[in-house]
Amino acid sequence: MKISEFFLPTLKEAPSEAKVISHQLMLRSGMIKQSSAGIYSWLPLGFKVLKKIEDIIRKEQDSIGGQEILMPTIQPADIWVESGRYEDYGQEMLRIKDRSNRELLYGPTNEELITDIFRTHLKSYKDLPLLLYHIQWKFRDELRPRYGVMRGREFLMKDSYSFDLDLEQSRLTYQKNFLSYLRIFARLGLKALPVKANPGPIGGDLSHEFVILAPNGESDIFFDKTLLELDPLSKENYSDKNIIDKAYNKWAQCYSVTDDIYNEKEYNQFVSPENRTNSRAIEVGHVFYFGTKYSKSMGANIINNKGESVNVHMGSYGIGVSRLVGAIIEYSHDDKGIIWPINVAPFSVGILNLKNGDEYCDRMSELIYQNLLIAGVEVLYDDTSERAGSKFANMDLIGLPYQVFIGLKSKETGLFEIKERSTNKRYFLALDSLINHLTEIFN
Ligand code: 5CA
Repeated sequence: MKISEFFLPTLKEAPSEAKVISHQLMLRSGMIKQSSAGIYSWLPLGFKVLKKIEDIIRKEQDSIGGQEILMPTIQPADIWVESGRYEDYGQEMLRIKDRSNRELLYGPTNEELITDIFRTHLKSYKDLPLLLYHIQWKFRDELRPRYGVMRGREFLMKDSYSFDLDLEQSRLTYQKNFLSYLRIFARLGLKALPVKANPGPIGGDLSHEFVILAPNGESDIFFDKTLLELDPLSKENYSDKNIIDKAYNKWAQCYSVTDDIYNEKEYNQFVSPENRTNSRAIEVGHVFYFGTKYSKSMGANIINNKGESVNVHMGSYGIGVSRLVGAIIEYSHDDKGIIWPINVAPFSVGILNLKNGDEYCDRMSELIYQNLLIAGVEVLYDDTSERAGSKFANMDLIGLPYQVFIGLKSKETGLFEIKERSTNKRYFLALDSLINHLTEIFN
């Protein structure tokens, strides 16, 4: 993509309503545009990141046997009356009436809808286990939408729902999803910690939040520092029940809790003084085991291998996809702008033509651009006639992992400067090595 043709409405200054750095940087780099409180349009740069995050999540969910579906945003109210949650959700739920006066709502989550699908089509223990997920917009009429996309009213969530025969199978599924979440966040370039949490309106007796440590987080967590040293990408074989159990326990046995269930006395037996710590944190995911809460109230039964009709055991597993865009920026930026982790960067490489209009600079910039495109590298080429200084600032702001500079010096030396955004490391390469080098990093 050439910047001269790209819709990239960057701003010099962040609008004053943006209080946290991620919100400021998202507005300045033209990723989003607010349409009303807590509701945003995603512009090309922001939308690319959103799609990259989705893809990473999708691959991981598929690898543990998840099957993707798509449920609607608008749901009928009657299934929520059946589950008993229609009143509980209070003013957070956006209630709608259609022209025939039927009560509908914009879904804040999908336990009811998925339970309705399950009870219609699945009847036997032979159909289990089943893990269905979708990536869909949700609406919660938050009292205080704030921090840009991090606490929106309309937001994108990946939500999975699991169905199992009994408690034992269901716990195993919970553990598999828990481990899968650790891998997802690691692939997104984040160090996420699992934290025991309050299940809130979703219900159940077992739940973990996945958080990243950040000063602008809305939660407070207390945890054992050894958690920071565990490896989320360990290569154990997760098809074996005992190995899953062991890997899960390694994490789950480390003390970590959100402040609303924190118990000082318990924290001080369990954790030695040198390992105690607490931090602000951003909740990026939340997993729940709630057993038969919905299957009981909504009559989602299966016939077990003894011929008895029993309530199916369920869990749900959410990731805040749109929140993650803000959370990643909170986690990875400097005073010049965003520093995208490689896997979610909207483009991998930025090309800066520092002397637009000069025959050599134009020709070499175009050549490098075309060669990288052919090699399958995602490139954004700044071919505008802006001053070099403003091109530097703009590229740093939008945070692509690598920058390549083509200027008059290259004409003398035949070398092109490369800058690594995250480390600020700079080095020079000739044309062929430059193309090979960048192609190797990204393929
Ligand atoms: N049904 C369950 C899991 S599938 C559920 O709704 N869980 S949740 O309420 O914890 O939401 C899942 C994730 O969505 C949260 O971890 C958070 O990352 C994200 N999320 C929740 N509320 C918002 C919001 N107002 N704005 C942006 N993201 C949000």
